[in-house]
Amino acid sequence: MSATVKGISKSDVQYDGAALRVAIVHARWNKTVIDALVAGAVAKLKESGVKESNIVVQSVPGSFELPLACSRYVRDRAYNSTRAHVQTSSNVTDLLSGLSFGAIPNSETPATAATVTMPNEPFDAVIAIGVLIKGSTMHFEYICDSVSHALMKIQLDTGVPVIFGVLTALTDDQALERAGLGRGEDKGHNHGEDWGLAAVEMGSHVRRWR
Ligand code: DLZ
Repeated sequence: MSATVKGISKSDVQYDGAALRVAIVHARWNKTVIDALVAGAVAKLKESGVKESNIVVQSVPGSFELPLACSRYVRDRAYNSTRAHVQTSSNVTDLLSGLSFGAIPNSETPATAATVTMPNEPFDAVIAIGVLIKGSTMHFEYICDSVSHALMKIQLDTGVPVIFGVLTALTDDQALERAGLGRGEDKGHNHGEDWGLAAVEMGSHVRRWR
């Protein structure tokens, strides 16, 4: 079997997230995959030293709503939001059971967390998480295109890193495998973990560049 050449390599630098504040904005479409990705991102944020109280998780209906919500997080520092309650276990299921999924109540994800007013401090990075799975119409193409461009624009306009955590999958299996939930023997890799690490790395760079 040949060695794989794809994927991110480990950074030579160990970034310390202790001083960073990170928002995760996620869509609720394709929730099984979303939950695993959010849990993967949170696990790596915590492993990198980001304090639980400095991680905010906000849900929006679908991926199309991600750019507007992300732009609020990077532009309006006093935006009211919901704080994540994150457990210390690295087990994905445990992590999910401890998380709150935003201030918008919905039938799938009960709003268990209290809504709190965030301190008037900026976020060092925002992770936008969505799962788009191609259907039989052009919906997929339009949303993928507009969301990716809008998220890039937000980070370039504001200077706040917006981590692109949007899976654009052609099949259910592709999405599951990229969340570590593959149905075959190989479960795949949870890309949410990479996004957590990317947020800490880019948040640290931007602090240094100021
Ligand atoms: C409408 C729609 C469709 C068909 N598919 C997805 C999807 O695979 N992933 C996703 O995150 N959202 C999807 N949406 C919802 C749109 O993103 C958006 O929420 C609605 O069009 C309302 O603006």
